[in-house]
Amino acid sequence: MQPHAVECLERSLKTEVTELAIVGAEPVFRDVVHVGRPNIGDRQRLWQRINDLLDRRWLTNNGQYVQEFERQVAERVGVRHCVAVSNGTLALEIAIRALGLSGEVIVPSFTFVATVHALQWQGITPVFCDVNPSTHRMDFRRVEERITSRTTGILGVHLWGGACSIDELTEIAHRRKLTLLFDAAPAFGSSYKGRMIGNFGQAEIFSFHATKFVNALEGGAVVTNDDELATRMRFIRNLGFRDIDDVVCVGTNAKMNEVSAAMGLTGLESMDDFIAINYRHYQHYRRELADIPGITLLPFSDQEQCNYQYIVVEVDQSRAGLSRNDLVRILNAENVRTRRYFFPGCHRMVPYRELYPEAGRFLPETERLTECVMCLPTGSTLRSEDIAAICQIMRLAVAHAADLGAVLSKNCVDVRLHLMEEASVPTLVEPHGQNELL
Ligand code: T4K
Repeated sequence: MQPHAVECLERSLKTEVTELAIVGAEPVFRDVVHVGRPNIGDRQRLWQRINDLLDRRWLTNNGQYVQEFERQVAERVGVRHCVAVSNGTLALEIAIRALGLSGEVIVPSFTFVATVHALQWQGITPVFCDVNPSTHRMDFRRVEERITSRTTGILGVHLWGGACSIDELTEIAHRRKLTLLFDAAPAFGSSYKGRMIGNFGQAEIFSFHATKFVNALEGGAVVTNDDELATRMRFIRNLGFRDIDDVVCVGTNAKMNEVSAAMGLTGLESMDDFIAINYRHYQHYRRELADIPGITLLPFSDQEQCNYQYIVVEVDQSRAGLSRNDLVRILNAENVRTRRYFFPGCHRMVPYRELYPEAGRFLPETERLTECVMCLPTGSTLRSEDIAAICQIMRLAVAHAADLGAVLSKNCVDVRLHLMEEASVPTLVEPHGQNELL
């Protein structure tokens, strides 16, 4: 496994509120700790593959590593076809195009913006559907009220790597004669009712972006059990070429290159180790966060396989005494870069806000979640002592929320002074790592 990319300071567990970086103390991490730090796998195997493809001078256009990557992904998922492409967004676009979606498609707003862009990019109107507050995934009970005569499909998202309501969405799609596509970008390696995600709807897509637990630097794939659809997608991926000089449809260039496939194959070899690490981290966070009021870790089902690649936390300000944004700032000052996925919600992002200004009316749960959800670091570069240090910062911040909350909005030097008076600490230092964005 690769060396750790972050280093905790000696004095890793802070115990006093005056030790928090937000009030001017040294950050607990010397180096920045990121959400989405890439897993690398066996570097030697990667270099071997890269040298091999360089020696063979076959760099892209359905090379041998791409074909092997497709074979292995299809085998792991248990599907007939995997069409590897250059990223998850293009996987969505190609699937949407090949499935002939048009008009309106029902989609959650609480997702990475790529899901929605992929529809709009094809001239399709995304019709936003609210999410279930306990899973954060599309609320199937809200889907039918969003269907109109222009609706051609449903695009479900397996957010955080866990399945959305597949059975219910399948039933609705079947009854209303709609196409069902799943954005499984974060859900490679996860299952639903014992069957691997990738087997549902007309097709599903994965992302193998650098930040995904198995990555191809940039990469994506559409998986399906539909032979004709797979053939169509292969043409579209390669500019519509069926053969040399034979273009049979309008296409794009979405081919995965050989270095990406080499990286993807290397990641697949370590996939089980990555999941085991993620699972250990998830359990560690679960234990550490359990006693912090107002902080709730989103649980994953024990009954399913899961890649555990996101540590998702909800902050209940009324109990924690601090908002999600306060905690993001406090952790940021400690060099922990949490992420506010998926703030502010696609419907409030400029293009969609302008195109569909009324969308928020239907999305109360989405709007609530965008204000209280944050993702914490995990993955193979993180050590268990790092998790302990991160959680201790959160514990300390919540325990002293009254002090911090009252002064977070003020100048941080005032905060430090105020706290020092209380604790009789003699020095004054400038605050570290303020996040200007919040
Ligand atoms: N559908 C869904 C539901 C998705 O979640 C995604 C992607 C897609 C579709 C589209 O798939 P792709 O077209 O991306 O294959 C990141 C990822 O870029 C994106 O793949 C992912 N979802 C999304 C949830 O997260 P950003 O804008 O947050 O990325 P960025 O660059 O800010 O990186 C996140 C963190 O990772 C940073 O703190 C830095 C760290 N990082 C990042 C990279 C690239 C590293 O440490 N090393 C790196 O090489 O979107």
